[in-house]
Amino acid sequence: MNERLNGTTLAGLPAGIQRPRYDRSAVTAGIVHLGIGAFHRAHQAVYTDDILIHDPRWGIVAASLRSPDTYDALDPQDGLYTLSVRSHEGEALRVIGSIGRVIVAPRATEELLRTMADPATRIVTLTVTEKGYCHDPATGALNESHPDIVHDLANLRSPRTAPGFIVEALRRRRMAGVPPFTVLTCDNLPSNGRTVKRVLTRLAELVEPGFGRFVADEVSCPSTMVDRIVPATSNEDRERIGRALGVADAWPVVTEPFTQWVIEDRFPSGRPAWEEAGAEFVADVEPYEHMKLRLLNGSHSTLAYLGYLAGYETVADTMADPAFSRLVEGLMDEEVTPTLHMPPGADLTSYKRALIQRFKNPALRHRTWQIAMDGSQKLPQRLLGTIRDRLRGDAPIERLALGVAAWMRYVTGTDERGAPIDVRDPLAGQLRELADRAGGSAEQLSTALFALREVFGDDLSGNPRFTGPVTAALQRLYANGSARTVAELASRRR
Ligand code: CS2
Repeated sequence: MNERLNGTTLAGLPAGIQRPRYDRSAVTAGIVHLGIGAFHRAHQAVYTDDILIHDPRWGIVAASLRSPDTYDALDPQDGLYTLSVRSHEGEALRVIGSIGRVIVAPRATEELLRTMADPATRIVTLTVTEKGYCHDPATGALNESHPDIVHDLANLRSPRTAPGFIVEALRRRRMAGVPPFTVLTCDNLPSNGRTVKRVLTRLAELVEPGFGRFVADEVSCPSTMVDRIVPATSNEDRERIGRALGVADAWPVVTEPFTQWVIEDRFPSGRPAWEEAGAEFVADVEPYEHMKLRLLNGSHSTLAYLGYLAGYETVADTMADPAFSRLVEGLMDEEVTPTLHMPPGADLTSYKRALIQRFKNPALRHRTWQIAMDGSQKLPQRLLGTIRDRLRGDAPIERLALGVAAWMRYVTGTDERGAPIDVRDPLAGQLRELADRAGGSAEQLSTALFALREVFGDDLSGNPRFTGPVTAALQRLYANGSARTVAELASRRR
């Protein structure tokens, strides 16, 4: 199969495959997206695809800040790609057309900055993962000694980081008298709008104090809660989808039926009517965000570390083990739920029931290894915030502590059978060194890791009500392995 999916072959796709119902040539760019990964293409780009039929001003120019891979796949396809929605009911295919142009930032820096500074660009969305904000995960403040931030401050006209690109584009707009765009972060950070605003303001202030005040006063950064499970695309996905299309798609994305997007409605420069595509606009995202980060992502990370250690390749495989699914139910019901202030009208019981089913979706091969990545950046908002709330209320944290301990065991870089683990984390080198020095002692390892204040903050490491249960859980993981530790905890009466 040599022919590719593109603007020409689109018309000949088999019936039953949805395709853009609007004239792509009439679409103009209104959004610049930074971080064109699978998640963006299965989430925001789909909501936008839905509304372009009514309002063609919101086409997306999407940039990758590092690798040219997505550009290489999508540029020959005129930005088109297939969205595959999979569940036990089968697979539905739809071609998405909302991304009009892809830019590889390192080799087209000026083109990206010019597009961001263009008055037609009214929103800059981001999915750059937790580490892309170059912040300190424990405090949310800009990490001013981050090498890429140091680089960007010295070379603001050719930045490397997402905050650097945004600040330089805002500077150019300000110079030209063009109002700022709205910055819409779609990453799983706590109070993500406030976090990105803090980072941008500080960076701008380091450029020039008056500019910092301008960013603080004039740039709107609504918080969002984003949710859709989007595993990395496999070659098997590519082949299956290519067969169904009758033409090759170099980079389709595969996801689940569920999708949710809750957004604070603060867009002084205008916005698409994403609510027509199912997004919810609210005044305050925080209750939704806590519900999602703590229940979904907290469980995900716990399952990823424990499941990987137990030898399970995917979340669905892990959940098929009854002890692991009982552990996650216990974690959600007993330890997370009491910390939540529910969004108005939310039905927590059915939300949690649906989560369990989503985790069990056998059609998604979501690797535990993928979710295990970047734990040092994820733990604070996924598990540690919940733990802080529990400790304040003097409540037990057994399952949460096991999740943290499983991360510690995982980052040693050696699995339970002695095989190496490919640990991906901005702190990987440091974590490995600390683990090597601890030499297999749970107590030494946990003590060394608790000292990472960018993860645990100043409060948790010195609190025996936190360090005690985590160290005890780590001891059990070393002594009995993950599967037995989980089975023992799960069999206890709730
Ligand atoms: C996952 C998330 O990779 C991970 O860390 O927990 O990407 C998760 O699938 C999404 O947040 C679901 O909305």
